[in-house]
Amino acid sequence: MKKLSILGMPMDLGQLRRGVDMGPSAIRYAGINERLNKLFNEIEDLGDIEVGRPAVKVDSDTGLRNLELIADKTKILAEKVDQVVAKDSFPLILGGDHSIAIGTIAGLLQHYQNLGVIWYDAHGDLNTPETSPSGNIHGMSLAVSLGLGHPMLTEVGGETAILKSENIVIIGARSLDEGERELIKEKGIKVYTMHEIDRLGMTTVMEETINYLKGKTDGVHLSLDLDGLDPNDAPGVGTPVMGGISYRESHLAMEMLAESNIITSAEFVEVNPILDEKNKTATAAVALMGSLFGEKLL
Ligand code: B3U
Ligand code: MN
Ligand code: MN
Repeated sequence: MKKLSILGMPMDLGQLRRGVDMGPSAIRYAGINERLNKLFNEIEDLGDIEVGRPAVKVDSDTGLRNLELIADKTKILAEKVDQVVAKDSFPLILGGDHSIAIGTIAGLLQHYQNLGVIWYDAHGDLNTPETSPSGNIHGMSLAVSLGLGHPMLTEVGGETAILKSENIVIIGARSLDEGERELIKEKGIKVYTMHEIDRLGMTTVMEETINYLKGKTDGVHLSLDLDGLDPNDAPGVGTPVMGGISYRESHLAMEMLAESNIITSAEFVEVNPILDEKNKTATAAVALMGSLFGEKLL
């Protein structure tokens, strides 16, 4: 297999709970290099993007928390991701809260005209400043990638960097706000809530997801929020929601993605070691990366 570029984005500005900025360290500590060593010809760790410790600022017009900072930092991430793809390496981004996806996806859209996105998450992250109950930008990142939301965020990748709603699949949703439900219906976004996962089983959900994205996309990004998993399996997240995807179902999902060969980039977000139990969530993230990149049990 080809080259892997690891990039840490220790940003916690998209939500209220401190600690998720330590996600990249926790994931590295859980043994990412050792785990992925055999699966790639070459691994480079590009280190972490400098986020610093800026003071929290709420935009007085919109109520958005840390708007300018997030716009600035995600722009830097977008440039780095762009560079990694340009040199034909696989970008693996370690979060950070889910607002980092604004930068990751903006960078990817510089290369892929028909980027597909699998959004593995308890939430839709489809709020806009008008619908957000919290003002937290991590609950808006998928909407931003669709070109909806504050212009400072939607312009991170330039005007043409817009994701197509028909190229998105959300998996694991179980906490959607009213405005997000309306947007999903309006745009016809494909969503497998926990209901469909229970009813169809993960095998069918993944078969359908892969078939849905395969023909029409020129690359597929996996944006995996650890809160998509059940809090028993991934307790170290800022907004846990009961009744999530199990650890085993998640491995199966990753293994099927590996077999399908459609994934061209990935990010693992919302790992918060302060809220975790013995680094269980980062350890789960690394194990899932193993399956995603083709590790075999036998
Ligand atoms: N939908 C809520 C809560 C939330 C979104 N993403 C996470 N939590 N992790 C919001 O604030 O937008
Ligand atoms: Mn999320
Ligand atoms: Mn979430």
